[in-house]
Amino acid sequence: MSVTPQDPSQGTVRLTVGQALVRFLAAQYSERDGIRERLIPGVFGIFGHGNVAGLGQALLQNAIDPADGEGQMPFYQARNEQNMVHTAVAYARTKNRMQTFACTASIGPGSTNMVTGAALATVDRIPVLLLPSDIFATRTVDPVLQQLEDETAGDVSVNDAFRPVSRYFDRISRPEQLIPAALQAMRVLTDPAETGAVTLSLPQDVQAEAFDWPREFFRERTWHVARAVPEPAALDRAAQVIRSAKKPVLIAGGGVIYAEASEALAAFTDATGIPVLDTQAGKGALSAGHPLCIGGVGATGNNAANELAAGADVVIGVGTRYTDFTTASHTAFRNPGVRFVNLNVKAFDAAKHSATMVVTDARAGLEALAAALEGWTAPAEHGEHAQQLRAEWEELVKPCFEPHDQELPAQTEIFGALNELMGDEDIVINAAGSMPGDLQALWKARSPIQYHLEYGYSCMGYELPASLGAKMARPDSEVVAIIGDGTFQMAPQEIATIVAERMKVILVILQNHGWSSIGALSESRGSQRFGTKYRMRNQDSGLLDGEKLPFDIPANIRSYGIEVEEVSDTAAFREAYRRAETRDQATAIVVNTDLYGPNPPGNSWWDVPVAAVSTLESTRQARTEYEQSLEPQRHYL
Ligand SMILES: Cc1ncc(C[n+]2csc(CCOP(=O)(O)OP(=O)(O)O)c2C)c(N)n1
Ligand SMILES: [Mg+2]
Repeated sequence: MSVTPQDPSQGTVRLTVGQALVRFLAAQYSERDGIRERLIPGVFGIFGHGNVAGLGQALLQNAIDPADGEGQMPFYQARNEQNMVHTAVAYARTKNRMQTFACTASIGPGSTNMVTGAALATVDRIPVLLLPSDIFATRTVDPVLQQLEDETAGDVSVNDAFRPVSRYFDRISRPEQLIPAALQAMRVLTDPAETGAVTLSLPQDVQAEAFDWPREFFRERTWHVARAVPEPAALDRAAQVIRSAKKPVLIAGGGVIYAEASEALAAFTDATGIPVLDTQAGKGALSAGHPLCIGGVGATGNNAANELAAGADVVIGVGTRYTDFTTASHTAFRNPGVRFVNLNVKAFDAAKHSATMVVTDARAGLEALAAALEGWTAPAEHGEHAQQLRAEWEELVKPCFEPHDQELPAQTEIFGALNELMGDEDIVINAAGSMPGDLQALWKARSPIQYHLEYGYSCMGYELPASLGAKMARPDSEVVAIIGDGTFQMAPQEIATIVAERMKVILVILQNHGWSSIGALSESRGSQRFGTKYRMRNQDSGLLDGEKLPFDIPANIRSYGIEVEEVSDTAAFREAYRRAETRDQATAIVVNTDLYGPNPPGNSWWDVPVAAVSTLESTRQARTEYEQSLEPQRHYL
């Protein structure tokens, strides 16, 4: 951190905690590679008791009567607190974690609505500043409306639920506590190894309380986002392992993208000939156009990447945390002697799979590793084999993009069209349903910005508010959210915010009257798609297997005041997309798709345990298959 020179006007200024926090946040900057930007360019919020007269009053004062030199802190009104955290996260991710929003919520449910968003941010390692409101610090009026009382501990409130899902948490029970807490909060937000949800819980009386703040608290501060360089000895150890490899692969995770290390990765690949596989967060780190970009690895990966993973003797994980989708639930790497070399800013991740650890920024690490490997390349036939496998996979998936003999298109046809229609710098967003798997297997990301898949928390409802955040971060990009009909029903509200903020996004809703994803999972695990379709309760069977619901998604979207088109084939989708591009307002395209896919072929596996005993034949059969599938599962030691 660096600060502007000492403010000549020493002394103190009397402000509420809310006013002080707004003034402080407006003076915080991030910097990396010489690029300096406001760390917190605005605040999302929904008011209620707790923040309406605290932070709310402070934001009003900032908007209409700011102090001399006070930075602007624009306010954005959301419709649902969980959504506003998603919006902030998508913004921060699109900005490669250099900027994010603050989110203020009222006490009780307004605040706990943010807990899911906090978990998502922390799982995905994306900075977001959460400002839930809390019960009275004085406790005079307890229990205040919406207070959960803990009869064994007077200092517990529902906001303690933020602790396990935040990278930093503090409750500001006295005004002066804000000073160290706010500084620590900024440190965590801008530390690539620590970042995630940062929560300052603000009791409603404290938000409105006045205090004489030292003026220095409000000086401009620049938080320098570190590019950790590898320790030379660790680098040597890594290079030694890699030099011994005959069939190495590199797995590119989200850390490569956040560190803006794509050029370094391409240079590393060119120099070493090591094929690159990608995770959901890392897709696009190496352009799909690169001959050694083999694509998605793991449970929803492609056969080429998975065959390479299975045979690899050395796996270089860069900026990845190896989720079970990446490792195919610990079945992806089958070479008995496989060894791992992990480059990560977080020692926790670098250490996974008994790896040779290199704690480093991805860009700095790849550059240093390329230098340490100078003169060495992977055997040429390994790279040729990788390219041949990729060519075979591309041949195999061609039918995914062509019409089938069924009435409605498979969603893969729509994805193929979108992949062609979207520009390299446009952004496709998705998080949950059957779509992430198909996209991971099929999408060709031509830039590090194009593919925005939230698959750490895979949270239904992320997509729509995320489109708002991504668009705010990159107004010149076309931003397309792909939203399942189940997901849409979970969180459609932020269309109102998209309209209010005049943000031109394109919402592609895939209507298949149910959960294609969980339906297929259920069937494959012997549970017969139970409870995974949207159907009326059947009065004869007593089950949810009656007729389709009358719920009209296009009409529902239209009621928000945006254009909606409904299509049922890929040609019509292409035309609708072209029209959407030319509009200057948000558009929704509702695509009727086939609930039963087909989905891309794939030879991988994901561990979802099946009932060990059952009266149902379907479950017993699935259990037998499950037990066989477990066989290759192993620890990497
Ligand atoms: C908030 C949340 N709740 C539940 C789930 C579990 N889940 C994953 S996908 C899915 C169904 C998604 O349905 P839809 O959006 O229609 O997509 P489809 O499966 O039809 O592609 C569910 C319930 C989740 N990922 N997130
Ligand atoms: Mg669906």
